[in-house]
Amino acid sequence: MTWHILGAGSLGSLWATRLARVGLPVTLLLRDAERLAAYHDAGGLTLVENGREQRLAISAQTVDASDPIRRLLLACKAYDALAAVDAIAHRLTADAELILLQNGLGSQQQVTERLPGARCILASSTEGAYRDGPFRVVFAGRGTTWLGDPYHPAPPAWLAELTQAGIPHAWSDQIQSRLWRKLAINCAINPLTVLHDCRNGELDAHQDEVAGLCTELGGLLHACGQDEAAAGLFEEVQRVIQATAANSSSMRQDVGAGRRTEISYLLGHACAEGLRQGVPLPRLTALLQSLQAHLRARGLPDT
Ligand code: NAD
Ligand code: KPL
Repeated sequence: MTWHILGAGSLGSLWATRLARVGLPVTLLLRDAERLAAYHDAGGLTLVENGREQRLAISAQTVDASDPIRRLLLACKAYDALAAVDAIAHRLTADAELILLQNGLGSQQQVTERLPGARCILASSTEGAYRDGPFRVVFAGRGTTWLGDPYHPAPPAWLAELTQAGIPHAWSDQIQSRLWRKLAINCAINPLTVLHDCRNGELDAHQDEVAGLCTELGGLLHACGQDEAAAGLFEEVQRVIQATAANSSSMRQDVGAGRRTEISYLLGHACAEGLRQGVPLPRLTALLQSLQAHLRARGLPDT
């Protein structure tokens, strides 16, 4: 069965090239005819791994092509997910399966509500990739992709294809908990690195702020029934800060490059959930407001 991959960006290309190079059928779904022409001009997708380059002439089409889609990897940013799914909804078969690679929370719910008949598998990835040119992806960080389906605990048979392609993965029966945990870690680290304009390790100088945020995030997680995701959160955040001390957080990289952030699906989602649950979150709310003002001042969207 063909892997349709929507979003030939960093993670989408990383998946597409690894699946295609072991001979599995892959089709890229590109936004429009102009991007499709640019892709053909590039001669395919190039994967840069351990300094070696491999170009793969993976088949591609525009999202509005007409052949049916039974398996879709949705590899766009969280803020693009709903519109992207809208663009291909008419092509999905009745038994279609989607893998949602988006970071944070909120976009998955938008997609599952838009496609009530489809199986939506949620993913949380610790792999790292970036683009160093059009239709080129650099494999920058080894990791794992956790996959799970909160409604149907049985793993899909195609996980074997991920193994065949060398894509590290694990099936999780607690995928919501993993997504919440990652969201909480991102909320405690990423906005502060933007506002203090610092690398992750420099947050050592702002331990009290980090601790205060973790206390509120822990309370929110408990209120959302995510006790496991709340356990030892501050210690885990400190561990991540040490382990990634030299790194710039993904949000700081986005702001530095003038790219839209996924704020609404990270800190924005946490604050919105606090309101829904009746949990006061004064520190997180103040942080969200400061971050939004910071983004506006740089001409970037604040959602
Ligand atoms: P990206 O911006 O590199 O790629 C997204 C691609 O989707 C872009 O090429 C964009 O043009 C395309 N796209 C958006 N809407 C589309 C549409 N309607 N039709 C066709 N194409 C469309 O993003 P990314 O870095 O690959 O991130 C994807 C998700 O994975 C994000 O939620 C991100 O937070 C998460 N993530 C990324 C990494 C990483 O290292 N890059 C790691 C972990 C998680
Ligand atoms: O996931 C991260 C990111 O940069 O998005 C880190 C910094 C590891 C934790 O927030």
